[in-house]
Amino acid sequence: MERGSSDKKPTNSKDEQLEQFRIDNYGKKLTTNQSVRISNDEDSLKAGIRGPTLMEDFHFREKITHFDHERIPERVVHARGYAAHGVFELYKSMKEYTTASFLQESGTTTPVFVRFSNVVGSAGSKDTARDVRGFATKFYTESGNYDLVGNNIPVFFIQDAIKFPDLIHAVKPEPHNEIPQASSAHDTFWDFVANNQETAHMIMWLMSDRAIPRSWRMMEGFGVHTFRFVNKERKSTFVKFHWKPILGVHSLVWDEAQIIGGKDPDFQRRDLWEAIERGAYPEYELGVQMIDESDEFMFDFDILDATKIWPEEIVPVQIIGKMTLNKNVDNVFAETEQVAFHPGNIIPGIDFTNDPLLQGRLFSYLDTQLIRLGGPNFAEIPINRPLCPFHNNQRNGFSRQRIDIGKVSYHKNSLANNTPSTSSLEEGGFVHYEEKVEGRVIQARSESFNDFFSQARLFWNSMSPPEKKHIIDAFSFEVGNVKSRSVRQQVVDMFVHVDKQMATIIANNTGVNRPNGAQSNVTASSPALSQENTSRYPNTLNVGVLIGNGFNDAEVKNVINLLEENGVFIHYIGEQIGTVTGRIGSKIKIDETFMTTDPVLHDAIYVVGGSAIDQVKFNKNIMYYIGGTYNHYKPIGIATTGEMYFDVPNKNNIPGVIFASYNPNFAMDFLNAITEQRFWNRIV
Ligand code: HDD
Repeated sequence: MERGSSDKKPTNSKDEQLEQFRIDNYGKKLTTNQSVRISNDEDSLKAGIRGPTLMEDFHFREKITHFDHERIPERVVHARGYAAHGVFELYKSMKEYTTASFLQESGTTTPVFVRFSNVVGSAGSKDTARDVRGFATKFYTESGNYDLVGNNIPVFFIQDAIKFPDLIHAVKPEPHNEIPQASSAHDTFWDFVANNQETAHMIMWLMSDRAIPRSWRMMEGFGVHTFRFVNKERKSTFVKFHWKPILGVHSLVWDEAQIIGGKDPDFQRRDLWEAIERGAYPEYELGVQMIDESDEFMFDFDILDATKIWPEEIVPVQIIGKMTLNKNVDNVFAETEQVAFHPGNIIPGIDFTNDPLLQGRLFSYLDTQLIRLGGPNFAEIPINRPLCPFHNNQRNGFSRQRIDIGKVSYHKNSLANNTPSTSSLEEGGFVHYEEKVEGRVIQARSESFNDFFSQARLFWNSMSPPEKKHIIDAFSFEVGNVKSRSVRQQVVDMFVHVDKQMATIIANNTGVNRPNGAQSNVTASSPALSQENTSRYPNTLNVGVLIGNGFNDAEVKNVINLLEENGVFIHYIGEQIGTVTGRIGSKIKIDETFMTTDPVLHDAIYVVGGSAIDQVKFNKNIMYYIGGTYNHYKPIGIATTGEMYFDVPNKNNIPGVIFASYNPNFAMDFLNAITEQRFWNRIV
């Protein structure tokens, strides 16, 4: 029996608000939108059984007309996305720095809605493209909606919003042939990069493993810009926001990401959906970096420049709360597609800075919602409604839902006692921060924005050897796909300023001259930038168990019990959907066959083996799974019954391949290998 969620208890105040809009069609009579019951939904009304359809068939016309208008424009960027509901809980009061209502008392909880996205691809593209991931959070606070519209990379391509259309035109499929989809590996993007060298730092991140996250649950989020906290005394502190995933930061391997794109284009949305459905709720801690206003000019970067980080070793991240995503949406269109984020949605206690990228964004988001959501009333769409009621003199427009009563819709007035009335600062009114500004009206960029390569090199210096190799491979792939030799040469000549050896290898791999320029002389590194130093847990990693009949019941049970106790997700993979039977009769339900899944879709495999109807094919499949898992550096556990599939000398010296025979600690050793996740020192 399939039912909507309206019979479930609301999880928080936003959920309660949404509840009044949820419709459960289960068990109801089919009607038109005018609520007229329908007697036939199979045949249109015709003049004669084989005759033409009649205009007067109002049900047909209404049904088809509605269908014809089902689509709305996809987002011009971040079109492919997926969202979930959750809650943010404050650990630590930030009263000293801000009056933001949700940051006052520790323990305060605030409902949130988070949409993850890919920037470049269309709504129907694949999840695992090499791309920046959007990480947009709407906090439904007591003093209005606050949107933190960030990415999983802490810097951006450009410094001024006026260049955003150029960047996006360059990275989207080329206009003459609409190729390639969801990929930056083409001429126009790299031409833009080489001719707009402020992109250098961001490109290093984009070529790194950060751009192919294993899961949205395992990536960081960043507000990117410098914002302000403003406290009760109207003192402002510069702040940058960070989301830190509890599970650590983990990535796919590029070859794996490409295969997943075909095997399961929905890989990351499925991962999020399933984790939430299984109760393994994704969690992220909120961190803030703060700089006192008086220290604005203390750094060798401009804090208003969105192509720069504040290295965590210089400005530490303070953890102040935790967000838990605990509910999937009921309807992707109504919630995920219609949600309207806007960096301009701020609340008292938070304010903007003069970052020219942020300033331009403040225009773009409201503007884009007008075309995407068909007019100015999108704040009335349930997912966008604030929790507190809103009152003002705005009226009319397409699809107005509310019915504002009374004849007064202007300010100031006497007929309604001058209401709705404004609020003073003390009453919670938003008062813009009174920053002192002076200068000439000028179209130019501050010289303090001119250092494009120091932090790009800082990033490079901070990478472990495998991470550096991945970056070189990514450049070689991306630039190797550029047809123009001149553009390839320009890119190599640009990235020599990051690292000469790196640029030389890329030059060799992409058939251009070795670069002559000099690399930046930065020697510092920032350990916080390397994924090598992240946390590792086995929770929610998924292990494919390759199994046939005749397995060793006790051995398998012991291993699976330990893995499950540690939060590992188990998928049994066999010859056919059904059950397999162990030597002493235990039954195991097969979830997937070798045909329906693939080694790229699992974090590790446990090779149990056994007998099958078509033994030759079964064995061949197991060898394919071992090969795929091995080549992507992932852990492999070999049961005593699986030894024949991995018959090599020096068994104990193969990184991440654990054998059960003569090993009483096999289950624990395998669990540790799963936790480790990748074995980069493997020879593949
Ligand atoms: Fe943007 C969407 C993040 C710069 C213009 N942006 C969008 C989304 C995210 C970001 C996460 C998707 C929100 C959702 O899930 O609905 N954008 C960023 C970040 C940026 C950034 C972190 C730099 C720090 N964006 C940026 C600039 C401009 C835009 C400079 C324009 C001048 N972004 C848009 C947009 C979008 C958008 C066109 C498309 C759909 C939407 O807004 O609602 O207005």
